[in-house]
Amino acid sequence: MGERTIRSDHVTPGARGAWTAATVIALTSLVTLYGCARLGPPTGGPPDSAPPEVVSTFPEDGDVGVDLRAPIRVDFNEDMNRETVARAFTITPDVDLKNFRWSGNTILTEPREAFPDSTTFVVRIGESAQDYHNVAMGTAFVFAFSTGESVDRGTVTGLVTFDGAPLNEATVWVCEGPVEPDSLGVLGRCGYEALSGDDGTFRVDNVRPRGSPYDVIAFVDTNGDGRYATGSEAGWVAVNAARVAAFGDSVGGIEVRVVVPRQ
Ligand SMILES: [Ca+2]
Repeated sequence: MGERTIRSDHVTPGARGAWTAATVIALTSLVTLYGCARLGPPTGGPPDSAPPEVVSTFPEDGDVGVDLRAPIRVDFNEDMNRETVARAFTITPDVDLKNFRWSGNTILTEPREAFPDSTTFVVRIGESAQDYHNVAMGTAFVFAFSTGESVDRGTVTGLVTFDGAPLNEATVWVCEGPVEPDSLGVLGRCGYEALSGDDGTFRVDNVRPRGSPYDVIAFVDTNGDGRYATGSEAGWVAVNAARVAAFGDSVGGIEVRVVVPRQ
């Protein structure tokens, strides 16, 4: 990983007029906690710079009527760094998955209890999942299936900004509120997840309609633990920002303005 430290007195929007997550991390004075945790490539074997890919899943994206005890299977095109895949693997709504195990390039798991009926599940293998040579996917792989007759089709799109300019690599959650940090001021992952792109935009699909609007949370995961430390990581919670009231609703134009917490 290259040098990501940016002195705060040199902070300016990037070439595209956008903020980078690295810059915001510098502003939050937690630079030393970021990056550099990546392991070096294993010795031996040719260098590999091609990002790994998901080649198939079970259930498949869009499957309906999935068995309540169905296993989940994700096949990659190459040998993976298994720990990073497990860390990057999420399911929404959150259900307890057990027996994560591998068979070659395939990760398998199953629900500890039966999946609830008539529910859409979104499985996401995040950008940070790496192959055996520690090359990250770079782009998340997301698929959705339903234990009912249809897959939820709500969409939430928007923009993450910092100090008036787009912010990339912000973690975005679309959650059923109210969200409450724990006693240490930390919010655990909730709801649907996305990462803002280079232009600061984000998109979450397969959102379930509900009577109350969703909260939209964006933050820079400085320490990479997948949680939002509200006291030390830049972020914001936009309360009741996304109303997905009916099947297939598309909600756009949501701006989440990330701020650096007061130290
Ligand atoms: Ca964090």
